[in-house]
Amino acid sequence: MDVRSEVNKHFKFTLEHVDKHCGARAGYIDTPHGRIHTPVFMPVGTHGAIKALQPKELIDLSIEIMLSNTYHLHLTPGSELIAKAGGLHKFMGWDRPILTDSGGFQVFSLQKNSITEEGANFKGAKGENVLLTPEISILVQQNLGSDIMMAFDECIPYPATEKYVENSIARTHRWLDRCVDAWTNPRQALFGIVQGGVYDKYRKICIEEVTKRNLPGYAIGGVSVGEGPEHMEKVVKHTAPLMPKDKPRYVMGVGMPEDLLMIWENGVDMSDCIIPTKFARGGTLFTNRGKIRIEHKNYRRDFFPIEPNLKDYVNTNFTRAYIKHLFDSNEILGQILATAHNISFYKSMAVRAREAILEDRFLEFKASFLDGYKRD
Ligand code: PRF
Repeated sequence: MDVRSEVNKHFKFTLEHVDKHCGARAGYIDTPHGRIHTPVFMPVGTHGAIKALQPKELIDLSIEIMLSNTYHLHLTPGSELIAKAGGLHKFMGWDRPILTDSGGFQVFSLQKNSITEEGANFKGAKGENVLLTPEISILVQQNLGSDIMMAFDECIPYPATEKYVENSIARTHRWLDRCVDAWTNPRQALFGIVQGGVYDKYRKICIEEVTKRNLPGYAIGGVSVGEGPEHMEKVVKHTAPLMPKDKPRYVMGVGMPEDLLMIWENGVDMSDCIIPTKFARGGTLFTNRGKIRIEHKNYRRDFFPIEPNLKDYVNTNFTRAYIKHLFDSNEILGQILATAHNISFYKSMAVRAREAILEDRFLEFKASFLDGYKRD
């Protein structure tokens, strides 16, 4: 039985509504570990943990899916050990959906000459040689048992010449066929990744090639790699509407609140980024008025919540003054509360966007959000 026809029994995207005034979409994805409402922002748990938060806290925040990383879990503790433990969901005590990235993004940060037709050679943390190929990436992701696996790709750096892009995408498409051949578990959906750099022509070729493989979902990779917000918007505006309407569309590794609004407006359903969690641990917190640096002296006697309009645990129970004090005193609770807040803020953005899309007022929502939100 072809895994591509079987997967539809376990994985289904339902498009509920497209906003009448832009491309923004509301829908849901059913997976073996439950339903994901879209648009969705996925927090990143690289090593099988969202730094500073317990799974039960993510559930309290109504987080429906998290992301984890093939490359890191392959190195430590190894995917065979995780398979022995019963898979990543059991291992980490999280029974909601998990998406695993393929390791393709790690290829991006490598020396070009360590990428070959076979795959990519890495140096592990202890200097050991690590080989990642399309087959190994899928094998590892199947050992992990994620609900959504990503194809092994090369995330093209910026800037890149047309020639480089042409060669790179051809190889990414050969790698995609090897991923599809290695994929055996229909309870795990494989998503293809559209690369192509900043060139409309190559993005279009990639869409044609990747969608030919008839996969359960498709991603836009190779954005937010230093090309700047104008190029990123141009690529997403051009690429997303050309992707199949009946499959989830995922932009990898984006971003700031203003970027989420831009990708949602253009019909993207899913995204992930380390920003909310990483910024939280460094004391940068998101509010409806913009980011604040909680360690700033202004907050010493500020007895208001971080974001008074957010009625969650952190904002009901703690003040800016207290959280600043925790950061100043190096208390681990500071990072915990800050992370819970930022994840809650991103979740609330997605919830508000979804409600707005269902009522055909996404553009008003976006304008009123940006009106109050100070960017830097
Ligand atoms: N490919 C993969 N993972 C990614 C990216 C990509 O292009 C990006 C680019 N923003 C983030 N994560 N496999």
